[in-house]
Amino acid sequence: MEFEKMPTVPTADEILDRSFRRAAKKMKEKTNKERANEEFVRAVGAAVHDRLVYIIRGFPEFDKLPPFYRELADILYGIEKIKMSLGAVGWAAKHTKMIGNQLAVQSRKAADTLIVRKRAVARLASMVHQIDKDLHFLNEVRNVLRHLPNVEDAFTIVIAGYPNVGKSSFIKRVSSAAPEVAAYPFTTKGIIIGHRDLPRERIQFVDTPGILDRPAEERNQIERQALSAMMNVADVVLFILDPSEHCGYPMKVQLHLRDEVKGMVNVPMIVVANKSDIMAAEGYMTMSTQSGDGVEAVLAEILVHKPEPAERKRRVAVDIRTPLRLEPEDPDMDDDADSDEKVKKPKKKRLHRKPRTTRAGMTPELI
Ligand SMILES: Nc1nc2c(ncn2[C@@H]2O[C@H](COP(=O)(O)OP(=O)(O)OP(=O)(O)O)[C@@H](O)[C@H]2O)c(=O)[nH]1
Ligand SMILES: [Mg+2]
Repeated sequence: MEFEKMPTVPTADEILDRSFRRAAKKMKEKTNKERANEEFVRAVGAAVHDRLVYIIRGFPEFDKLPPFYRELADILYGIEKIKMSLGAVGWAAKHTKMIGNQLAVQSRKAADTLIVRKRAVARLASMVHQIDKDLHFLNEVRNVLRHLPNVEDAFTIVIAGYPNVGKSSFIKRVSSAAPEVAAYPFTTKGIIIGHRDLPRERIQFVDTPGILDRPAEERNQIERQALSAMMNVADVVLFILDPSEHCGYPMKVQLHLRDEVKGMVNVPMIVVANKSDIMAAEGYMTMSTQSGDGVEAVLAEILVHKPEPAERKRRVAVDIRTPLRLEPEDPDMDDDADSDEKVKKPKKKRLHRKPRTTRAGMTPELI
């Protein structure tokens, strides 16, 4: 999944530190001191700009994400909030480049170029520090997005039910997933994916956090992820009940939730009563994920709904490979280039571009 490649979002100080170093190197190339200061001012503005644009490019275009991932990002952080922070970074990118260019022109005419250089440093630092909170927030988002599970284009069973009923115990038995199993509710806090190899194909199981039977607006972030998985990626929903009520919730509310979920999804739903080693409920398919009794029968029931591999339509909606805008080009690539070879690389690129208006990592529409 491309999310994994999202680069770290640096802090304001890291951006400034690296940009100053890059500009100082450019400055050293000039023998004339006055021209060296001018070069520094221009280079530092461009370096900060490039880094900020690189951050924006590292994020997916949320409107083009498959619905499941878009919803998860929205549930976890709020897409509008993420977009606002990216907007703030874009705003800073635009202004840092302008500041660099304007002050470089001033420097050319100034009696004391060092004063202009110091002014440029102060203004750029202030501008980047203004978006420091946004940078921290975006890095937090990045750290979570890059660990989102990869939903493959395969027959998908989403396991749902109240907390503590044995959802993770089931997926642990039937697939490669190794989720935490514990005797308290909301052990599973996010979406976990496990696979199972059949003779001709691989199917996937999605373990979800428990959901409580309550109005949609009262559901927390953890429960909403489960609902999103059921609505967006399930080919079959396996709804697990715990008639022993050892989970801590009465059957009445569990059944109410089952009815609600049934009304929400438009894929087959299989209902199974777990913990048959403690209590077997009449009228339901039963299993014990502890002893393993009945688990194979549940699996067979699930597979009844699986089309033959050739009949499966490709699930374009969950193809996560399309959303990222561009392969980001790390402006740090030429950062600490001490060898001649490293220094030459960006020069080669510039042969294809207009000087000054386009530099490594910049997109004209973002400037
Ligand atoms: N006796 C018995 N206990 C079970 C069985 N299946 C699960 N448990 C126990 O029930 C508790 C909850 O199991 P989990 O698999 O973590 O349940 P879950 O539905 O994933 O829970 P959340 O992630 O919190 O929603 C654990 O203590 C399990 O050992 C079963 O078939 N029989
Ligand atoms: Mg669980």
